[in-house]
Amino acid sequence: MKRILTIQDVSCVGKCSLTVAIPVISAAQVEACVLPTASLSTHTMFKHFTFADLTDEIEPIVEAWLAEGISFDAIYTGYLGSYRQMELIERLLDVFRKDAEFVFVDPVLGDAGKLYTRFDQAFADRMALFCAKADVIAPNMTEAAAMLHIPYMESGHTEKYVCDVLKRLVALGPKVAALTGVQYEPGKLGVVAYDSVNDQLFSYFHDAIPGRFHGTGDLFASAAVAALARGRSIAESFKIAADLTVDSIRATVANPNARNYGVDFETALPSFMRKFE
Ligand code: PXL
Repeated sequence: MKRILTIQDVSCVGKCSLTVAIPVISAAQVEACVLPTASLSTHTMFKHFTFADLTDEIEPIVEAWLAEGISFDAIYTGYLGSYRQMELIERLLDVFRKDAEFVFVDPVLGDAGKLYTRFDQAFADRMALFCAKADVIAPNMTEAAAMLHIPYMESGHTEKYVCDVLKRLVALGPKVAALTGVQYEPGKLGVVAYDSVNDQLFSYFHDAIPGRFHGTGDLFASAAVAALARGRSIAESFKIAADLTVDSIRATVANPNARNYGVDFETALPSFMRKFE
């Protein structure tokens, strides 16, 4: 069984980061190992939340893993909480990437044209440097715009614009960049990925569902990482990830008791699991 190390926060309530990554990775029959970067009562879109930074745990955990001879087949980073944390994780990547097939960075910074609470442009600039450690990155339009210092465009993208953004993203260092939230025409939303090694573009579009849904970036990234770890191609992995995300949003919209956070990905897991039988 393949083994993924995922590095992101534990938000106790709110269906994002580790509470999404662990079940999704497990559902793809991949072992999920974790390095929690912080512990929060909820994610930061809630009005009241606690935030306990776990940066000081990183080095002792890494030392213990090295003493045990532990290695990982892939490493996936999500929400990171501080500059020092990024520096320590860069060192961790240098050590563990030797045995890993790929490093996947989801540069979690913001959504809908806004950076999340606690983040600013300087943090986005640091995240852009962090992306140099990745083989694959998967920003949304907000994160790509912040890292590249370009205006945020919600919709009305052209193929030329998306291609240009993707080329600038791979120029940060990764081999592959996948951009989510691409909208060429009203009513259709999708992901476009660029593999700079083979100079290939992949697109996958689906019907847009009105509304903003929290945690979908984490869901998309977790599913893509799991599919890549299971040996699926880049095109197939991002399609599987987009399908899980859209199915989860559909389930949330259909649920009359849906809460205003997270998506009901649990309902969509059975069809995701069937793709790995
Ligand atoms: O879903 C991204 C995310 C992850 N972790 C924390 C967050 C957010 C987005 O707000 O606050 C703690």
